[in-house]
Amino acid sequence: MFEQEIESIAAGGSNEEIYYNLLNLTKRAIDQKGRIEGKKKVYYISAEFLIGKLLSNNLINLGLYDQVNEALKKHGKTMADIEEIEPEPSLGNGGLGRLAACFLDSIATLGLPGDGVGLNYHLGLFKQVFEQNMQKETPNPWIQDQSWLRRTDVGYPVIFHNKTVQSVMYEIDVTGYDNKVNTLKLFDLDSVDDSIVQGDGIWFDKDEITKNLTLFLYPDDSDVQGQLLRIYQQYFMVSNAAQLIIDEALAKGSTLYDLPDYAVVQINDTHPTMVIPELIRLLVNRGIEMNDAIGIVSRMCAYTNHTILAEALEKWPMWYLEKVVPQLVPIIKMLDVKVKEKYSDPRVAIIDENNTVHMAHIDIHYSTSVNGVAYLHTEILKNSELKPFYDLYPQKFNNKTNGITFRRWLLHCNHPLTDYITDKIGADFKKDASKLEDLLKYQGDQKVLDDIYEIKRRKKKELAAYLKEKENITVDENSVFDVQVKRLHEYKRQQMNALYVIHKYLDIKAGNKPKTPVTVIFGAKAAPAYTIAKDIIHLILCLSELINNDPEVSPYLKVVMLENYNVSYAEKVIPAADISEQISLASKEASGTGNMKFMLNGAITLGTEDGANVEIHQFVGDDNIYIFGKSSEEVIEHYAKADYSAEAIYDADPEIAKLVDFIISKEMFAVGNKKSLIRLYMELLTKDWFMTLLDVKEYIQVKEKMLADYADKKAWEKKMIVNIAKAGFFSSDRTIAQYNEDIWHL
Ligand code: 8GP
Repeated sequence: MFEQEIESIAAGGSNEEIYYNLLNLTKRAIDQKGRIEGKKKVYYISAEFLIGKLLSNNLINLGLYDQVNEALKKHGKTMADIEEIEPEPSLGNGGLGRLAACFLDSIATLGLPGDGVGLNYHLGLFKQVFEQNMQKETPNPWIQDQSWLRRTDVGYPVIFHNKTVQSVMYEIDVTGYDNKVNTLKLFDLDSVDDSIVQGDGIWFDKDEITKNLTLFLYPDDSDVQGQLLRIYQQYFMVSNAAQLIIDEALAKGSTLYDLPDYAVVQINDTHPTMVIPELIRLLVNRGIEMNDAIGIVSRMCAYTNHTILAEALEKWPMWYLEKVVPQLVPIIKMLDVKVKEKYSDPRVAIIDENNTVHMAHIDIHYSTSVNGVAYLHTEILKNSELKPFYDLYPQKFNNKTNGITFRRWLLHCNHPLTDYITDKIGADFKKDASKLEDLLKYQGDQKVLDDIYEIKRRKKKELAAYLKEKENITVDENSVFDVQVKRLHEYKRQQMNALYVIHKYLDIKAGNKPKTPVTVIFGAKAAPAYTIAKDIIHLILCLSELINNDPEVSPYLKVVMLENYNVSYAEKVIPAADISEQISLASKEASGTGNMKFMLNGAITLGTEDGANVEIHQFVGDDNIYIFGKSSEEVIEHYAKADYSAEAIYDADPEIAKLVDFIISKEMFAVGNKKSLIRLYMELLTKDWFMTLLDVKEYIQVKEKMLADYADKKAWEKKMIVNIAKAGFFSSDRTIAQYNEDIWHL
């Protein structure tokens, strides 16, 4: 099918014309596939969907990729050139949003009826640019006349205190691998006006809701106006979702009393929590008695927790809700009264003594399922973070270890490895990831091991060329690529990796030339109002300038900070990585999903016993992972006793002190901003909330061991193949099958 058309598209025109012609052809191919149908459907509601570029991914899922690729090659083009034309939607921030995108892919691949529901942010998350070694935020427009986005006739009235707005629903098709199609529904308001954003930054007037509602994902919420805007966005998202769910169920014959037979709602973190009172409100408006409505809604909702950081468990002052969505307030109060009637423990109340509404508490009381996203995370929820709730509802708590779609994170981002694996063990692993284990039979086959190593080298070479072009940085493709790419957050401890860089720099300066040169690659965006996170970016950029321009050091050590790290960048950098940095403070990273992507592409993890690292460790065994750092139990105890002191460690250990002091050295002041560097220095010394200094020494030791081990090529190659072979468990197809089996029952 489409053969001739593909041939003629490839034969003529600019890359741009080819891209748009392929876009249109792909859309027609999608239409021919048809929709996944079924009585019951899952609605995955999420503030973020980090879907990435879609052309290649859709072509792979539709079985057209090879054909297109061959045709392009024949005419002297590459798929990579064509992909460059496609803008990347920036509808997400990090793991939570990328997980949602992987899940949609797997839901469709398993042939399950399930749609994503979110918002159509015009300017997405900000686009990061570096100026004077600092992060600057600029808008990231991605919507074009011709795109994957389809405007529909569907729209709903959404009521905010004194005004009602009329929404419009857009759709993006979600293709399953060798299967039919679901959709991602993104709601928007026609009156939103991109031109109110001032200058080249991301500043806009937060008061004009009808103009700013869907401009940005996570607009600055460091002031009350910004926080109110979050509530406007969240309510707009869930009111639309709720009306859509009811409409679709009615169309399929629901009486609404049987709504849970038609719809299950997965609440992705607390941003969509208001869907619970909103659904109740809508059912009551349609004549259903309040208690019945509460029962119906509770039976159809399920909640996923993605983090134990208190700052992310949203709580809103009641007056915010009274101001934005007064119609929900009596319902939330009633839900709270019912809880208080049953349970006297103030820790499980929805509304606390300060009249603050705890969103997660609504989710836990009024849903069927509460899940964490990795074994350790779920245990921490049950035994400490959400213990009072676990005591009440042990049957609701369950674990669903995260996963990633292998279509994007292997088939699409690493064609040579995919082809090679297919050649060795057949193509079954593409639909059944557990089949990757068959690779283990080649553990002793030197030729296969060398071939896989060679594919890694090829990917490193490609990345090096790209970095030269994009960042104008020359990196040695024969160096070890040591990569930490993820959101910038103190708990993820990019600052600890930066201290390693300082250690290495000083060591080389002292005359210790390493055998294997190393390239330390970072990629991360910091939330615009998160000062320390931006200081850490500044530190890394300053180190990069200092080191890369030092002829004595740069042959052995390079530091690269990727600008505007996003899904497309991840697709280039992950296949090229040797070392996967997963160094969060134990107990803080709920799961991590980058760790899985690196493993699948043959990088070796350097990590703490945190999140899904624990499970990776179990799968690959001690010989194929590098673990360091204090355990989650020890860390939790430090917090409980409040006995951690960075300053004491600093005072006791001159080697550590030397690294920290370097942040405010004259070398650093020569390239950096004094105020920012001093602030970060003081933070590390006097607060260090995520215990960098606790683990930094062991981290440096283990990393040095790892770099030394890299020189033993044969041993390293073995680690690579074991990691790839054992990655099967981390397919999101497995995760989604479990959600369906235990929670959704589609
Ligand atoms: C992330 C967790 O940090 C990560 O460990 C996990 O793998 C991922 O969710 C998917 O479950 N959480 C977030 O991205 C997150 O909490 N984002 C908040 C800004 C909304």
